[in-house]
Amino acid sequence: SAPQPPHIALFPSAGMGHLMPFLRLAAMLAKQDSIVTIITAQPTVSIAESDHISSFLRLNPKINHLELQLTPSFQQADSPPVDPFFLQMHLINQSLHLLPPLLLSSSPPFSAIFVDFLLVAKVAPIAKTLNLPIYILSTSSVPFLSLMAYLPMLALNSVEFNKTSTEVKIPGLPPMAMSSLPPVFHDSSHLLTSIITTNSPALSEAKGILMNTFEWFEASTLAALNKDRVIKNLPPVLPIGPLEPYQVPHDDDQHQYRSWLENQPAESVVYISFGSRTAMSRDQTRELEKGLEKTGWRFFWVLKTSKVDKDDQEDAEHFLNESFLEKTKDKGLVIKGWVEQQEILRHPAIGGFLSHCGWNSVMEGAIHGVPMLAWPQHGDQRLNAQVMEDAGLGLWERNWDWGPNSIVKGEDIEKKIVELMTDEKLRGRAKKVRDEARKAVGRGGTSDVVIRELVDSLTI
Ligand code: BUP
Repeated sequence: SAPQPPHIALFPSAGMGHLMPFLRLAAMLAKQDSIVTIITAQPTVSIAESDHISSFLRLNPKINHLELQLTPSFQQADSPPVDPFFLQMHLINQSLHLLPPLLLSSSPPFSAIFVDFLLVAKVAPIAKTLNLPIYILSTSSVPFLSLMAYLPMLALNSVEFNKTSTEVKIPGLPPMAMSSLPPVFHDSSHLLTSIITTNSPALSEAKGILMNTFEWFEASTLAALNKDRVIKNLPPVLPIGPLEPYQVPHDDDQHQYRSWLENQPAESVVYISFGSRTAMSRDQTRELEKGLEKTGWRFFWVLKTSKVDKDDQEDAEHFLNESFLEKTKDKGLVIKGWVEQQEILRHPAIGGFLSHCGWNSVMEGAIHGVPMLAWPQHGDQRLNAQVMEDAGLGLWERNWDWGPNSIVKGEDIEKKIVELMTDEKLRGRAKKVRDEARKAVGRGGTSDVVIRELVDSLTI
């Protein structure tokens, strides 16, 4: 009989940085005629997540949706308070006994399940019982994936080790500066650290690890993992990115920034965003204002004043300095709330991207060839910044930190922005990155071939 398209379940963990690549991959697989079901945990932490899930389903009516209802079991009375996104990652894992009935209820039956790294330990045995191949979709860079995979083997909580070492060595990979590791990795009882170390040993249960990256961008580390097999039992690491954005609804009322962008000269605007989960302190914000005021370059600044968007009540006019807003009103735009970042980065007016280096942002900078200035904050961002810099896509000032005790001065920000916007060699290198990224996802490109072969292998 004629081959049947595979039915693939996709299951992300918490936060936009995790949801986005899953939705993108879902849309891509559906376009290639796979049957796709997206599984999401309810309720979500942020409004951005619930909004994106519903608009995505509206725009992709062929994609199915299953909801995993979370059973709240964790008391938020803890001190210190737990990061709501880490808590959600934990809660999803606590609720996975609800997954088998969900998977079994679906028709036609599933052919495979693609899950977040942070879910693999508990989903792998379920998938095994149901005879479903399991794949991981990694939402980060190759070095960070390697670090997570190797974390249980590193004695990061040993006082001795920390006293004597400034680097971490994972066999076959370039050494990682200790300062680039998330500080919480030194605390094995930290919620995020324990979620990761619980999941690392289960990586070997997966048939493959899909990465939102492309061969050219991370060639040497991909080769180290795949050819030299430096981390034992790691399944094939498969670059399939940069994952393309899915079509988004155009609601012109909400996006008044479009007409602003239209009126800016080519490559004259610095786009500034620190991702969906990071709010900058007031003191640091003042310095950024000073820097922007001085540079003379135009800017588009996405401002966040709290970690979860539901709490983000304060408007820009209140948070920012009145005189800053007055002096920059003809050359700058400050937006509070969600913007379509992909669409902005694609716009010819954008000439640079000051970014926290969340991995999705790095891939978006790459596919649009926008030179980046890295200002990483936490999590995987310092390791991502290194990859970004090594690939020639941008600049990274390593001593820029955001700790409560360290503030980057306005004049330093000004200098770096000028460098970002005027370095013609960098602009040329960023275009080269863009060309390579497009080649990878274009027909017959490295990422395109990997994804097609994967779908073929799952076709019944
Ligand atoms: Br904020 C924001 N619009 O206003 P990252 C983000 N995004 O489209 P993060 C918007 O969300 P983690 C906005 O393009 C990217 O695809 C952005 O993911 C999009 O960083 C995604 O860049 C954000 O990986 O997540 O959100 O800090 O911490 O998990 O990396």
